[in-house]
Amino acid sequence: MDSKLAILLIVVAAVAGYFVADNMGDKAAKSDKAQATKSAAAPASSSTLAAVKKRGQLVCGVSTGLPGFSQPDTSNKWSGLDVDVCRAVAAAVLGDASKVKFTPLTAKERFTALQSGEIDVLSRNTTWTHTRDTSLGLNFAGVSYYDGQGFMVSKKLGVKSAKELDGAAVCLQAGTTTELNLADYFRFNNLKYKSVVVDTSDQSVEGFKAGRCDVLTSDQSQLYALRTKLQDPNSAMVLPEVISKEPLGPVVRQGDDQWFNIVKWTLNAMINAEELGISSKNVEAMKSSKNPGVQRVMGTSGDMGTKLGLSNDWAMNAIAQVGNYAEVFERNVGTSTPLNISRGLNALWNKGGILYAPPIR
Ligand SMILES: N[C@@H](CCC(=O)N[C@@H](CS)C(=O)NCC(=O)O)C(=O)O
Repeated sequence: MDSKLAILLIVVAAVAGYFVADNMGDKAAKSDKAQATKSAAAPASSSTLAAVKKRGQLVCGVSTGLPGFSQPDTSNKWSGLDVDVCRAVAAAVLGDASKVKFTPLTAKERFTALQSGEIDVLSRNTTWTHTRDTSLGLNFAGVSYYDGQGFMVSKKLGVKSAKELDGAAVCLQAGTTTELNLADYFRFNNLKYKSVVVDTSDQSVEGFKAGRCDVLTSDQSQLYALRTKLQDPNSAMVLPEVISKEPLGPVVRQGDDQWFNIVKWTLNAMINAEELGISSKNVEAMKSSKNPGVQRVMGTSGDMGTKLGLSNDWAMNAIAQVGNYAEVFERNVGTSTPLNISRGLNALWNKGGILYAPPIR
């Protein structure tokens, strides 16, 4: 190669290298900027655990009022299965189940409240679906109640099956899977309907009571809850059809895996506690259990809590202060409550249901 050509090649390579490097630097800078903007705007990338600890309180998004799931009493004390999931998280994280602020949210408001960082966890009879899990920047931490959509009618209507509902006026809530399933079901079965869309469950019940709709549709558990709000709950019946799968569970923001793990494993601990026979009633005695599985949940051996960024008595605190899954279910929605729901699908996997929590080990 002659020396002039060699010099030319070196110059060309250097100039090209400069541009490539500059371009890369530019890209990196841009992506840093994007990251910085993202972290400033999205609370998801900051530590929810640190924020909750600093605040000394968990902020939990719940419904506006649904007996058995999340309902305030006259002194604004909240109770219900969804409420207890949040209390258990507060006990696991802060050692105190009472350190929760409940934020009532309609179905339409709930995801924005979580995305914006207004709440730390959403525990509001929310169905885990593909679209919600993949396109809202949120993560479902498990299933706290296996549900399915049903229909409630006044007995006076004389209808025994959903297939007889052609032309009915149907009360339902905006921003729910209920709305979507109803459209699918009626279209698929060649039935017509008129939807009466409202924002809260109280408005649904009012619409049903006033005869603005012939049918009220929602997750079956909620029908049992809303039926208790009728003057004569026996005047209404739930039809046999269950038209969808509604796995309900707590939701967190994407981008904070530690917090995701904390909520996921607190729920798993409650379910495992039932399976292992640990309850709020026997937690003291269980501290000296020789069963290795019990010891790991109780924190008397192993370091399961530390792995979550918590103390090793995290699960024990949740169980002692709130209870295992069975206690929470029975207290809020079970057969001794006005909702009178039997365990069904929500029984443990080894007791005829599908409740199956991954092991704590
Ligand atoms: N599980 C369904 C339905 C959830 C839902 O919002 N159901 C109504 C029907 S009763 C409800 O709970 N309302 C409570 C409220 O108005 O705050 C979903 O996630 O979309």
